Amino acid sequence: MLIPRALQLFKSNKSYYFIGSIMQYHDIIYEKKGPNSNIALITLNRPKALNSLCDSLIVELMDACKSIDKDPNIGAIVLTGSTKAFAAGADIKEMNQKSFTDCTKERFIERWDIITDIRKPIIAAVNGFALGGGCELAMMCDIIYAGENAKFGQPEIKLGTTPGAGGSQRLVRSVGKSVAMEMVLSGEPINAQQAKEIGLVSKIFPVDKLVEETLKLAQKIAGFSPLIVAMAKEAVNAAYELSLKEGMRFERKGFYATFATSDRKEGMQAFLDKREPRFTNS
Ligand code: DAK
Repeated sequence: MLIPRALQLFKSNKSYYFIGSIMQYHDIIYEKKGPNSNIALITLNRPKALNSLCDSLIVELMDACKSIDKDPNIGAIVLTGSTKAFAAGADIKEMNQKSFTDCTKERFIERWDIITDIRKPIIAAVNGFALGGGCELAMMCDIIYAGENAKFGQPEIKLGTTPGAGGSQRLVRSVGKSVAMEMVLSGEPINAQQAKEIGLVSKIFPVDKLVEETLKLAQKIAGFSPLIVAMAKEAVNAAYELSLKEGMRFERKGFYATFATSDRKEGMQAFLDKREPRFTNS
């Protein structure tokens, strides 16, 4: 079922294989986790390059995300890296070769945004460096959990460039102008504790417990109605795009719409019957 486009792209010089429920791409690992195999765990897998985000990794990541979004059995996604690096940014060796014309013609790494179209909840588990595109990738996720050693930063200024995938936009909306501006103009990273204080991450865990704790959250979310979870995610994300008045209208219409679902009836009836709900995604 999971036949990645990257498999076709890189078939000639790279190998891919399934082991049980693990789909081995080349630059990422995609595993199904949880008692019902209903959690997708994606691990960025270029540890020697600190998971820097080369084009082939992004192709594989987007391919995995798109197939997971279509998989009715998956209720939530966890995206992580190694204990040293979530991702140290876009691959500088790859970028260094490019001209303005190349970037424009190839629409360089534009496909990153696919991750923001995924309807299932996606949680970043960030240990170590989340720099440049790595910080931006984490911010494209719905929730960020961090390990105690996490470092978030937008160091592009040190390379003579600017953020290109949300570091000047999502970061401002997430943490406000002053902190975002300081991070973008100084290029200096913040640590996990600072990231928590400013609301960039919601929880911090010991490095070796981070993925386990993030999977627990994913499992909890996956236990609710996928239909309603997707509607709730859409409503929260609408706050980024709409005025308060439009957003309130959007939220209210979504709330009314839940009354057209079986899962809303089941959820409320189960509460009144003092039993666990049995959601049917309908
Ligand atoms: N790219 C390529 N290789 C990288 C890398 C990166 N971003 N970061 C680290 N590496 C490689 C190093 O070159 C080294 O490789 P070897 O020399 O061993 O072959 C290996 O990873 C280990 O790195 P270090 O030896 O440097 O390890 P340290 O522990 O000493 O330092 C560090 C860790 C994270 C502080 C350091 O590696 C570092 O400063 N890395 C660069 C971080 C950075 O500047 N990141 C921002 C890149 S710019 C866009 C989307 C996204 C973007 C732009 C546009 N569009 C959608 C349009 C994103 C841009 C960026 O992210």
